[in-house]
Amino acid sequence: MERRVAFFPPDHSPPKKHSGGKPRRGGVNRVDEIRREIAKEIAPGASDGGESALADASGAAGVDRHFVDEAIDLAWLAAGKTQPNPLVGAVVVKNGEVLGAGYHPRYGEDHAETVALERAGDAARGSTLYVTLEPCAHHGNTPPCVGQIIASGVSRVVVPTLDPDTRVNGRGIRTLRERGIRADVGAGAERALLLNLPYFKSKLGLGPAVTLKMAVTLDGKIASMPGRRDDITGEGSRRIAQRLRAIHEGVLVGIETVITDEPRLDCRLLDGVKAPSPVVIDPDLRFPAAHPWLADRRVFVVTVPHAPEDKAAVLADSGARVVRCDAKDRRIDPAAVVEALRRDGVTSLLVEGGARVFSSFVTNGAWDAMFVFVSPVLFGPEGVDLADRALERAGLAAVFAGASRAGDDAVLCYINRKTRDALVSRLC
Ligand code: AOF
Ligand code: ZN
Repeated sequence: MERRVAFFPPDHSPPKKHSGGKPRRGGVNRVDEIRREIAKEIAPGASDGGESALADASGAAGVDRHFVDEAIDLAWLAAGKTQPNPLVGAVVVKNGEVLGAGYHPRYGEDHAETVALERAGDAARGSTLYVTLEPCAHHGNTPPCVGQIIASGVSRVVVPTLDPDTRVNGRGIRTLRERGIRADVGAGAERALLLNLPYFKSKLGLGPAVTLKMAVTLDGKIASMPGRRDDITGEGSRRIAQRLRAIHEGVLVGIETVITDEPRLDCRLLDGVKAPSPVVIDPDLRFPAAHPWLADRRVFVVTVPHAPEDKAAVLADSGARVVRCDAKDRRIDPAAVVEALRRDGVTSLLVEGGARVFSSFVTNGAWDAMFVFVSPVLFGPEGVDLADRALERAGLAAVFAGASRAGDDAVLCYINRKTRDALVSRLC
């Protein structure tokens, strides 16, 4: 049987009923229907659920991991719509059957557990509830989820991590256990940490979240020749990349990429999601003062301490925020960039390349998460390498956090070991 690949993030849009307003309540209570719905939303090309959900998961830990993955897939569907709240998905399972599933669709609306439990209805009694985050124990925009879980008769709850929100932070799990509900923490933690990295880091006061994203060929090239723009990955990968943009406040590229690729760096494949602020690394201030981004987005142009005053003034007059950062041999220190952005209120950053920018963040260890989109294409020796020539044997200290497919592309997900350890010690 084909292995059910856990998509990360899912490369499909939610069906219309999820794309705004309240999620549909109840109604979808029949097991087959729910399974078909989930398969349609998140797993094109993979098996359509059924027995495969259990057949490929070896042992209880494998089963937990499988359903946590499903909940994470669902949570990603709301990328860009829940800030400052986290992305949360939930799945109700009994005897290997999914009885209800859902996600927190938008800030201020129902929490994931509410949607999933309402869909499961009375069948939730005696089931296991998989949620991507510790259920809340406080009255906020909605009543506490733990109350609803207790009332539903769920007998076990599985979460990858605790919620660092001080109103919750362990209280959700404690309350469930006090009421005789088994609550297990830790399954699928790495992947769940990547789902809400900006949320976790900011709630824990650990500084801005930095995610590296790159698209490469099978031979590790990012372009077929210098100065050339190539579409490397497919539409599914682009949708995932836009979900990554949606959860970050800033999106960083080098000036070379701006000039040769003319990227839009927006979220146009997603409905009703704000594009992040472009951040351009530009030692010579070549960024065009008439660039269309300046019309409606906050744009940061990051340059060296001695970049020409007159050019900086022209850019500032056009609305760009010119930021000067420490540099060695005209290579700007990535940690200084992140710190400068933090001072300007940008607390999460997606780094999209090119080679020079990627190499500098990697060699300085200035990253938390990494998403590598690999396309089955070869560019050969004329191609431009992912790493620029200045990079010498960098150990990445990367921990595998998941892999998925998007059409014919593979998406590899890693978390920085330091980040993983700092978060796991506080949240698992
Ligand atoms: C959950 N399930 O789906 C979400 C949770 O503003 P509120 O009332 O929506 O509460 C926001 C807080 O609730 C947020 O900071 C986090 O602690 C938790 N989010 N919890 O059990 C959910 N979105
Ligand atoms: Zn809640």
